[in-house]
Amino acid sequence: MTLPIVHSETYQRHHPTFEIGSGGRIMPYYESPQRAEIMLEALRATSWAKIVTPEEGRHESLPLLVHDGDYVWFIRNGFKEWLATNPLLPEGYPPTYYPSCFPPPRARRRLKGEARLNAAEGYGYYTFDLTAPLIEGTYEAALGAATCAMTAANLVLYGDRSAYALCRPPGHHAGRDFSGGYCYFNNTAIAAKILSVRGRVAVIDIDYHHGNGTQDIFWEDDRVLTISIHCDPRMDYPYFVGFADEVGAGAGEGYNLNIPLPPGATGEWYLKTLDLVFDRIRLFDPWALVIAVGFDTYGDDPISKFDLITSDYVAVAQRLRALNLPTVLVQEGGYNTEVLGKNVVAFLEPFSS
Ligand code: Q9C
Ligand code: ZN
Repeated sequence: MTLPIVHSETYQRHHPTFEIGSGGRIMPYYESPQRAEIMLEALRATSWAKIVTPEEGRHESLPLLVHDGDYVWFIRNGFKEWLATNPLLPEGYPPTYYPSCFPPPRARRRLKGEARLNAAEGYGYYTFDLTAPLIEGTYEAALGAATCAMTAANLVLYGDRSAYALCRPPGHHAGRDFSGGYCYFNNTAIAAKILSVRGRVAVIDIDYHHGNGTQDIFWEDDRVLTISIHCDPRMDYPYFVGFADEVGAGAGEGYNLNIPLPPGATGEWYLKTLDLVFDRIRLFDPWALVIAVGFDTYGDDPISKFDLITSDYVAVAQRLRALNLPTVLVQEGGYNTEVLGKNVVAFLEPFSS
């Protein structure tokens, strides 16, 4: 009865001070280092969690498995270059690179690879909202999270039944060449890509928000099936993507499945929805499964509107476990720090046997 929990302390280097919330309100940054600390603490207290350090070395080419080179370059160097332009820094918090201008619709095809030349504003090209600012330690932390995902994927490739990557910052909103929604490198996609060396892989995203980055990365891919269950984008973030008619393109047509649920969805709804999804997964017949895990579906999450309770996570996990596939679990969202500990333990326990 054990489950490898891959965890790296480098997440602590990413700690933006504030976020610009709905209505332009300045609020504390919800995706905080505390989240990972709390989950790790709770897991340590179980008998089955086996805390594993990520594979050694700086795996700087890892993000290139799923992201464009110019994008990775910007996440790696953008902050330093921006700071060297001597931007006007507001007092009272560490230097934080928020762009102030974004490409208008249809303008983005220009400047691919050249956006980096404007160190003061180039980041506007690469990020689609204001929740993924660059600070000094962002790259190190994001690379650390990607390394955790890689390590978990390698454990499963080499014979572990399941492995969990306690990733922070999260990744499922980060696409081939964009960040957003607290995400920089797509840890879930990196795990899926690594596992796909052996055959078809299914990704199921159970975070409250649509996994738009993962969808983007595997949009034309028929080797990785991407499925996301999330709040209807008409009602919540990411607002403009995540609809049911987004099914993939080219060879990937039919290999992306979006299931939007209305605000207020309960565990009962959720489990019914999962049953539908299982038919699609069985038909696809993958050798492995990646689960993008979010606890922001919890009833009392501060930024979300679903109504799951802790025992629902046990039921969801049991069903996913019953698929009987080698499984990599990758941490995404979940912002109620009072309950993150008990929820992560409830969800992971079924995977420990
Ligand atoms: N008023 C993940 O769960 N918008 N990202 C927050 C708060 C951004 C969520 C608005 C939500 C991003 C990984
Ligand atoms: Zn989320």
